[in-house]
Amino acid sequence: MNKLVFLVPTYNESVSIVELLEKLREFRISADLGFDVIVIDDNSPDGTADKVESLKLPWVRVLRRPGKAGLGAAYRAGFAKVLAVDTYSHVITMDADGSHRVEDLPAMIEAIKPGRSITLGTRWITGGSVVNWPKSRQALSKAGTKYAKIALNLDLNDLTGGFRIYSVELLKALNLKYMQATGYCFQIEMAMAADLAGAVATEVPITFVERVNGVSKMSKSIVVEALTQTTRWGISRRLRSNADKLHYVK
Ligand SMILES: Nc1nc2c(ncn2[C@@H]2O[C@H](COP(=O)(O)OP(=O)(O)OP(=O)(O)O)[C@@H](O)[C@H]2O)c(=O)[nH]1
Ligand SMILES: [Mg+2]
Repeated sequence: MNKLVFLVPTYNESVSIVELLEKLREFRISADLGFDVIVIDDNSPDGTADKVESLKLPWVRVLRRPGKAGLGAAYRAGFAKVLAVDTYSHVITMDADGSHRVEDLPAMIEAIKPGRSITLGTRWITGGSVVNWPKSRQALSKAGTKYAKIALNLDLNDLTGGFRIYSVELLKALNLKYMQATGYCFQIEMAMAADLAGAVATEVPITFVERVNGVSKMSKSIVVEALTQTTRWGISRRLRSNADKLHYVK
């Protein structure tokens, strides 16, 4: 296994990110993994970026962006940073808010497959679960995945979650600059692009824990974007499947 890098997008996560980095520090030692972390911060008014830098962890960097531009844009900027160097073999994406548990990382890392691969932390399979998440959010997440699964013909069970591992080989094969999603449907778009690139997808059950600190950035416009985009992608996948592949895969 070569070197891993974590991408953690943040917007006003000054409390949660410190807790996450502390857990990652312990994991880094116990698992003896010399990974790096890039926190992608959109100029959070609560000073998240300064807070992270004040910890002075040599394996953690902050990618400072000028303002809130959505999860998709943050990840794209993070991927570009990773691909600009020849250091890493895999990228782990993780929310900063404590919803994605460091405890689930060993199984996720263990499950990585060679070549073009995507490993998906999955709530909605046997062994997966959610803790303290309102029923309404659970229903939205399940319905979102179900819709995307049918619309895009993807045999995966958690298409909106952000706890994933991408091989750099896969990322290099994708036209990341052509990705369209701003909000959380970026996760759906990436799963679809990985499929078009012929990546091996592995689902690993995870426990998703509702955040304790900070506030959710989920909004109605994010849901509307996901619904609209998924419908568009579904239609174009059926009508112009080859053009779609040429769009997403180099
Ligand atoms: N850089 C950046 N990070 C973001 C943006 N929107 C959300 N994030 C981060 O992305 C991660 C997921 O966002 P959350 O607000 O927790 O959303 P969620 O986990 O889908 O939904 P909840 O269950 O409501 O928390 C968190 O680490 C956020 O801080 C953004 O516009 N820019
Ligand atoms: Mg969250």
